[in-house]
Amino acid sequence: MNAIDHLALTLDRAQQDAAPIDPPSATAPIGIAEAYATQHALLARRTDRGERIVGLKLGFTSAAKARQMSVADVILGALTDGMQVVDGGTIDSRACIHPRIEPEVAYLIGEDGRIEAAAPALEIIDSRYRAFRFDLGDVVADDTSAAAYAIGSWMRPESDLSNRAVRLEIDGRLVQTGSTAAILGDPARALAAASRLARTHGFALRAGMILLAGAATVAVPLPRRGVVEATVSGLGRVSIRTDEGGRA
Ligand code: OOG
Ligand code: MG
Repeated sequence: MNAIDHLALTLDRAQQDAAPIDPPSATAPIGIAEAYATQHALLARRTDRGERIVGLKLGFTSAAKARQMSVADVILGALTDGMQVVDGGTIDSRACIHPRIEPEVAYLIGEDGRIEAAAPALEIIDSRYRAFRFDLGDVVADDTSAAAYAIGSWMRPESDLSNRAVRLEIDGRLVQTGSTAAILGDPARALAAASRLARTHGFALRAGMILLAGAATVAVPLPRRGVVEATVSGLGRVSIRTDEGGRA
């Protein structure tokens, strides 16, 4: 087995066993091309098990997130149907290593390749690397820490979403506030950024796919049990419940 397939296998097992691993950067850092090749190999393992790629996600589109994780470049990951949690649904926190949650804006890609609808979203990230520490190559290989996500109700944005208030609440307590302006200055820029990265790194962004534009605030630890809600002014709200039992 070559080094790329071996890392993909190790990351896949780390996710399935909810057991963290050391990042490649600890011993032999990988370049960006190798990192995306690993991510594709990792995704192939998931699709071989019957999962479908239903969307793409951007990472580090906000300066606050990039600072939080000490990285500079915007990165692309993939979302599968297996990662989707319905709005208001429950996720089993025991299936995660050290999950964090962040409020996002989601877009639905239309037949013409343009944005058809927007929705508030929550993303759960769960780095497969020990202590949530990684460099850019590590995190790209690890499907940009993607673990789960929930999307609120889609709506056709009537006006631009460039400066909408974003709130993140845990059990009714406000834990983060921000603005959609934190996402590339305007989350609508996410489509062009994702298209560019998709072309460069071998992803397809097709009609009907979801695009997560990136977090509007830093990520916060996901409570093992509780309710997390994100609100984006003008788009509405979306929530996830966590429990130490099964998904519902
Ligand atoms: C990588 C994923 C970043 C975002 O929205 O910026 C991301 C990570 O922070 O572990 O999803
Ligand atoms: Mg994110």
